[in-house]
Amino acid sequence: MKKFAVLLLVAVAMMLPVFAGGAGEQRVLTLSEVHAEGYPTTLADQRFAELVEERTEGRIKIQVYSGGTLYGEETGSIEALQIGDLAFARVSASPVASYVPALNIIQLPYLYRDGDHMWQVLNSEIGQGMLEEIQASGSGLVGLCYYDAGARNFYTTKPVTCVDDMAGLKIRLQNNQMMVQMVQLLGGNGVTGIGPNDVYSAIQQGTIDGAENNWPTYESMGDYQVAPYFVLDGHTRVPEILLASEEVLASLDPADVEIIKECAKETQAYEIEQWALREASAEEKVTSEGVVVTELTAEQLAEFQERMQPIYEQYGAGYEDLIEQIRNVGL
Ligand code: BDP
Repeated sequence: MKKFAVLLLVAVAMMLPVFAGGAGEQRVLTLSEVHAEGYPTTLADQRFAELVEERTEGRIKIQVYSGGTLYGEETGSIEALQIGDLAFARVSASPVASYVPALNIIQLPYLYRDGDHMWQVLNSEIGQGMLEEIQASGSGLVGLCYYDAGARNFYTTKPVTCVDDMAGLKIRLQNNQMMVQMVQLLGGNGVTGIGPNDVYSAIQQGTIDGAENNWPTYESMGDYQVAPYFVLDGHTRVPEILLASEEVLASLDPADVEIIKECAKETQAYEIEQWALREASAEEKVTSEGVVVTELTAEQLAEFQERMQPIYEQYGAGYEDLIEQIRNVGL
């Protein structure tokens, strides 16, 4: 009887590591995303999660919270990453620049000729250097990769057909002071602090006269139903960034951190592919539902661009050579 009890104890002890996790222990990490299911960035986040789980053989599981259910405002998710309360967030580079000012350089108004130009820059040493700068700056954030977000344009409740029509308009912006100045220079008033999922109701309630974004967000958030005038000024191309918390990464096995970095990079091409599809379908959908699209003449567009000179002087100070280099990429 005694012998049996000892054997039983040994058997239970051997099984303990299995119950307690032991060698098969899994870390569950969270990723915050403001976009809905099916949006290109959400699809890329999910692909990232799948790859990481597969390649770490289940040691790391990433749960994607879409639709802004965790943090409706990206600044909230960025700050949570900094203190290690959140592991990952897919955000726009725009609010990140409040913590890593150099990032403003790759999103200066009217910087790129087109999307190809932007991608050549982001995939070059310039873009990769900026991604590294996120961590090197001591922000507590780690930049994993860029995603596409096309070009941003203004959309309003009243038509904007030339720069003078921007006068006095209250335009919702991401949390970025450079963008606030951009709208001021165009004669409008920039409003920050409204999450992308709340723009629709802010327009509906008259708190703002419009906002600015790309086709997919304009369509996906339903903003086109309340602000049906879309002017193709393409003022910025702001890439998306998949961010990690430096503190959370430091708590993982370094080999797993390498896997995470490699998986993130691999999802970039997939997101760009999904982006192109969604950009085309979103434009088609909103225009078929009555959105009035204004195309500017070259002269009218030049007026928008010329107003940006003070931004280049203020935010570009000390980066003149880099800006010149960016402009020359692909020429
Ligand atoms: C969208 C970005 C999203 C931003 C949003 C915004 O994909 O990350 O939160 O713009 O304007 O284009 O806040």
